Amino acid sequence: MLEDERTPCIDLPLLPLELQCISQFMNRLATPVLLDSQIEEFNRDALLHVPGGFGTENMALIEGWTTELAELPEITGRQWVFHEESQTDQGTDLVSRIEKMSPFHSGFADLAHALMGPAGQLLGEEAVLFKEKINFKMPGGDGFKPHQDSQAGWEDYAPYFITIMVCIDEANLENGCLQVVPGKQNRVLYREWEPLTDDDLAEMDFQPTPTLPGDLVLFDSYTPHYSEPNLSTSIRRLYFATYNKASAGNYFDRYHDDKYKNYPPDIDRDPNRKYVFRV
Ligand SMILES: O=C(O)CCC(=O)C(=O)O
Ligand SMILES: [Fe+2]
Repeated sequence: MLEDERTPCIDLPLLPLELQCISQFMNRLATPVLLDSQIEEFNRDALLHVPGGFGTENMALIEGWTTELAELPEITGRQWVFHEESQTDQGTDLVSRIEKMSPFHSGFADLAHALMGPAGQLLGEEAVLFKEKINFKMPGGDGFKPHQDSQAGWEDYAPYFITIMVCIDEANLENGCLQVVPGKQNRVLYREWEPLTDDDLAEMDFQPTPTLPGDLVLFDSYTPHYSEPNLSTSIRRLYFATYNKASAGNYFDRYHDDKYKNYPPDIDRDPNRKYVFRV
């Protein structure tokens, strides 16, 4: 997202006008810069782990914004909140995911803006934000079946995307860290809207990618990945921002308008309709 396209965050109406202006254009986060060797590694593996990509001061801000975001009321037309039922405690409702937050929260607008830098380094030109989310995976939260992100219909918008994950809480095998297949051998898009099958998976070697707060994991829209449910007692919040080349167009609004029709946030759901998470 370009600086001048940012819209005020949800808390801005509470600030005096002059502070709103400062806050809207203040970058509170350092932009991570990738080394040439890291760009080469990504070009080889379609995967790059950057330990400590954000330092402790930046992570204190990001963690604070995440807590603040989860405490905001669920209101139609604001950030999108999705819930799930606990896998371990039947009937217990958990927040599973919050999406589309940068238009309503200046901290997340800063974060999406800061990560445009490394995304652009890997895309070879200016990056534009396609989508963003935090997967909360609370204790009892479900995992994600193996998939490529482009299987979720992303190629209706642009041909290629890079996602940058920011680790908010330590993620490990117990709480369901990301598991990823590095390498360029899977450069085809498998079937859209269907998870990968056992036959597809037979040729894939998933590697657990445990991360610490501040670590970044960069991968592309073909990189197969999955994660296990969180059967531990520790929360596992991971932030993901996805970018495409600016020359391919800005699809943030169109993507969300389209998704809203089939998979709106829980607060906007028709109780008589069944909504299925497909990939
Ligand atoms: O949070 C995770 O473990 C993976 C999530 C994921 O792959 C996705 O949301 O597309
Ligand atoms: Fe994914």
